[in-house]
Amino acid sequence: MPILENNFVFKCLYVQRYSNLKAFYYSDMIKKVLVANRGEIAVRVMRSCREMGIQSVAIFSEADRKSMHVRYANEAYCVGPAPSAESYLNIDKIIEVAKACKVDAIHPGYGFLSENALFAQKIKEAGIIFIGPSAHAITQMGDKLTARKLMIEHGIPVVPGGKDNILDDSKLLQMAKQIGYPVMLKASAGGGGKGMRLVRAENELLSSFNMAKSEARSSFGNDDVYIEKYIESPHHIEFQILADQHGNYVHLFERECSVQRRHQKVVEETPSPLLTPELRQKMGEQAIAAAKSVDYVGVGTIEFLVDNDHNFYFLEMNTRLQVEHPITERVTGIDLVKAQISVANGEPLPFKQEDLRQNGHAIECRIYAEDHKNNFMPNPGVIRHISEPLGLGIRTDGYVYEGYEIPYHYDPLISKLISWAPTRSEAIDRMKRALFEYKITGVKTSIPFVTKIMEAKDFVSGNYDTHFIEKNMDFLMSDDDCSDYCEDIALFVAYLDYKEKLALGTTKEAKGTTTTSPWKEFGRRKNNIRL
Ligand code: MV4
Repeated sequence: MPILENNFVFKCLYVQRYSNLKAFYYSDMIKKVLVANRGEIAVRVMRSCREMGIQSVAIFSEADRKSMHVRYANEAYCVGPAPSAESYLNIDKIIEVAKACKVDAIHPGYGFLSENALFAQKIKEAGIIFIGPSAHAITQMGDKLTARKLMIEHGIPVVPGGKDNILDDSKLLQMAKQIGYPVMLKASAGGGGKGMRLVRAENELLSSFNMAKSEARSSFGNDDVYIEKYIESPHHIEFQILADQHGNYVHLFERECSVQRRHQKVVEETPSPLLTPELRQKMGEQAIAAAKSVDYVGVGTIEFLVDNDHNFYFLEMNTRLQVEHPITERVTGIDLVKAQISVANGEPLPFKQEDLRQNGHAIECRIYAEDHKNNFMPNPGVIRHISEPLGLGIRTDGYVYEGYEIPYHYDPLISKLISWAPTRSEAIDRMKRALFEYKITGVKTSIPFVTKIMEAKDFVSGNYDTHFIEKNMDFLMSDDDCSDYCEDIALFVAYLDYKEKLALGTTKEAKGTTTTSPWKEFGRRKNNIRL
């Protein structure tokens, strides 16, 4: 028997004994995939392609010639200048490249064109597989009022409120009175926190409505606005959905995403400390029903608001792979990118709902190049030194390397740090350990900020909601110098390593940067140890 087959049999046995899951079928139609994205997610997608024996094609902008996804791919093509609108959002150019290098499929990652129905449609018309849902599902879920109506029709709980675009002031006043203040006005074309307005009392209602409408018109070219009851201190809990082309649906449980700042997620965890097994089952069933209502295929996410009385309401559906997908992968054991490719290839899901379990606890911290002491301003620049955490229960999904310059044109996400442990408290301890090991010089990062989150009383107790960051801002911004001693040793070792690499010529001194060298930074610390 060939060694490869032997290996495959062994892998299947191992996986089955470990978690009762069967392997995904390996794709036969999809042999080459173009990844229409950049940064950590492009690398993440290509990693699964490599494991599946699929060739990957990178596209890149002029600012990304030296980016990791370009180095990782089997082939790479420049699609335009640095601004996204001229490169990563250039639908026709991307499809032209895809045709020219004869890919079988296109993976959009997240952001950029991942929820663009026209992109999905044009890819299909070009005879290429779009690794994602149908253009129809994207369109339906992209319009928040359409999605809301669909949920109401299918008996899925939504936040109390209207189901149509508000046409006149008297109707608005009457609805708000009936719902009860406070209320929220939301743009149908908005989502993810864009185009929302909180109205606390009747005297603010009409002016807020007019502002919401004109904002929606100028931002989205669509001024449809609807009304909802305002939920005071909700949790943001989302369910991961996976569906194949044969009508099989499963959910991969929830992610607690209440640690957010200005609608930007900072920390995510699974399982949610708030959910009971009963509530989890009910929400999972409703999430599957939501996905079925648009004949959804692939991976998707149903966002819910959950109040402290355990009432839950559908908010919106994200029709893409999400940034925080690794925590779901870690507790379920399922590679969501492999799943996407397998499903796009027409394969049936190799498991059923009852085969799935949440194994232990996973937490993700997003590591951004940003300066939290300067209003969380992005802080792009050259990475002088980086040493990433390793060891039991740690995963990092990143893309930067020493000497790499993070471009200012795109999202400043450097990496995602994921910890796993059998219990929540051990997962927090492990995350703190990994954050301690994580050393990046050259740019300011959110490592100190997320470290404070791991130490915050309300986070540690698991008793937090979407107001966590604003409520704990003073604590999260405060300095903490008790760990200087170890930090200095780590920095010094990192510095020696850096100097050695310079001497060997395997790395270059970063040019064109005004940041302090690790050596000088070491010298300036307070409690330095002499070595
Ligand atoms: C709400 C809400 C309270 N009541 N809708 C923010 C993102 C967008 N998807 C919907 N959002 C909210 N909608 C009603 N009727 C509170 C929020 C909200 C929020 C939601 C999830 C995570 C963080 C948030 C922070 C502020 C407000």
